[in-house]
Amino acid sequence: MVLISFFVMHLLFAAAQDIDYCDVSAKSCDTLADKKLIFYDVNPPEGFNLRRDVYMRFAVMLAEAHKRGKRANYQLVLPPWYHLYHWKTTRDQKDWGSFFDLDSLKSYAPVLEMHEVMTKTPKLSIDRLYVLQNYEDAFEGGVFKEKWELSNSDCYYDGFWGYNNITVKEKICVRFQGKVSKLWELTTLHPSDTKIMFAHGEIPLHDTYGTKSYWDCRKSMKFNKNLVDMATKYVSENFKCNSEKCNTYLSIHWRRQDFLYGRKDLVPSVKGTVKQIDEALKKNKLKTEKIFIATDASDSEIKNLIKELKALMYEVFLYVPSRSELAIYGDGGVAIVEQIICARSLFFIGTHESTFSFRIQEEREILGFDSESTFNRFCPDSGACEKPSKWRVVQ
Ligand code: GFB
Repeated sequence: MVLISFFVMHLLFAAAQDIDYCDVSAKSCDTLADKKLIFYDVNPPEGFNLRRDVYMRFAVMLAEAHKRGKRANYQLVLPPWYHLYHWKTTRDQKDWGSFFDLDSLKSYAPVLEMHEVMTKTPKLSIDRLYVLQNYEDAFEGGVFKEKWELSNSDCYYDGFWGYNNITVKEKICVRFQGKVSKLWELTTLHPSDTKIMFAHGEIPLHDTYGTKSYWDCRKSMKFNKNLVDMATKYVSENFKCNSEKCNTYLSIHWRRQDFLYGRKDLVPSVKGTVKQIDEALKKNKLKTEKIFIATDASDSEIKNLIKELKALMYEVFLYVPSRSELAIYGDGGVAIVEQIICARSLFFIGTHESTFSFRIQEEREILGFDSESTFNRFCPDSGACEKPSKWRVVQ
C-alpha cells in the first residue's frame, strides 16, 4: 500500500514536473499537467499574412469554445516564425511577440508562445500528430460537404520550427474538408491525449469569416509596440502626420515576385501601375503628390517605377530599414512597418488576391477609413478588373 502510494505520488510529481509555465497575461504560474495543448503548423511555402489568417481560424476555434464554457483546459500554442520562404535577410526563429502585442493576443484567445512551453522541458512529446490532406475532389457529386476520414495515403511532416527535442508518438494522415471547429471531432479519437498537433493548418476553413468573432480576433492582433513606433516616426517625418489617419500621402502595395509569373494576368506592368496611380489621384480629387510604395519587387523594377512616377512629378517614398532595425526585426518586422504606413494613408491601392494587401485593408477598416479609400486594387493592363470585395468591420 505504502509502495503503491509512493508510486502514485511519484507519478503525480513527475507529471507536475513535466512542464511548468507561466501565463503572462494572467500573471500566474501553472503547470501544463492539467492543460491540453493544441499545436499547429502551416504549409512551408505560405507567407506571413496567410499564416496570420490561419492563426485566426485556430484562435477563434479555441476562444469560441472557451466562451461557451467548453474545453476550458485547452490552450493554443503559437507556431514560431521559422525559415519563411519569402524572408531573404534572416530566416531565424522568431516568436510572436517579435511582431505582435502578446498581451493583446492573450486577451482574445488562450494562446501560449512555443518558448513558454519549451523553456522548462528538456523534450516535448506530441501524443498525436494529425497531418491534414485535401480531398482529391472537394466537390464530389457536385456538392461541397464538410467531412474527414483517416487516410491510407502517405503524409509527411518534418517541421518543428528548428527544435530537435520534439518527438511524436503517433502520426495520423487525415483527409479533411470543412470548418476548423470540426477538428474537435479528431481530438475525441484519443480523449486522453494532452498534446495534439495539426500539420497543414491552412486546410480547415474559418468558422465565421467576417463576423464579430472574426473582427474581435483580428482587432486583438495588435502589432509589437516597437514596430508601431517605427512606422509612427516615419509617417511623422516624411508625411508631417501625427495621427493614425493621414491625408498627406497615397500608398500602394505592389506585390511582384511570384505573382509576376503565378498571376501574370492579374498584375499590371510598370507603366500600367503608374497610369492607375495617376488616374486614382485625379478621379478621387486627392490633393497629394506623395506616394508611399510597399513592395517585394526587384531593385530594377522599383527603379523603373520610381523613374516613371517622378516623370509625372510625384514624390516617391519607400521604407528603408537601418541595419540594426533589419537585424532586430528581420524582413517580417520591416514588412509590418510598411503595412502600418499603408494603413494610415489617405488612399490605398493593393494587389488583387494578396493576403498582404488584405491585412492592410483590415487595418484601415479598424482605423475607420472610408471604404472607398481602402478597397482598391491594381488591374492588369488589359483593364479587365472587378473592385475588391469589401470586408467591412463588424463591431
Ligand atoms: O504575406 P504573404 O502571405 O502575402 O506572403 P501574399 C508574401 C510575403 O512576401 C510577405 C513579402 O509576407 C513578405 O515577406 N512581401 C510581399 C513583402 N509584399 C511585400 C511588401 O510590400 N513589402 C515587404 N517588405 N515584403 C501569398 C503567399 O502571398 O501568395 C503564398 O503566402 C504564395 O506563399 C501566394 O506565394 C501566391 O498573399 O501576397
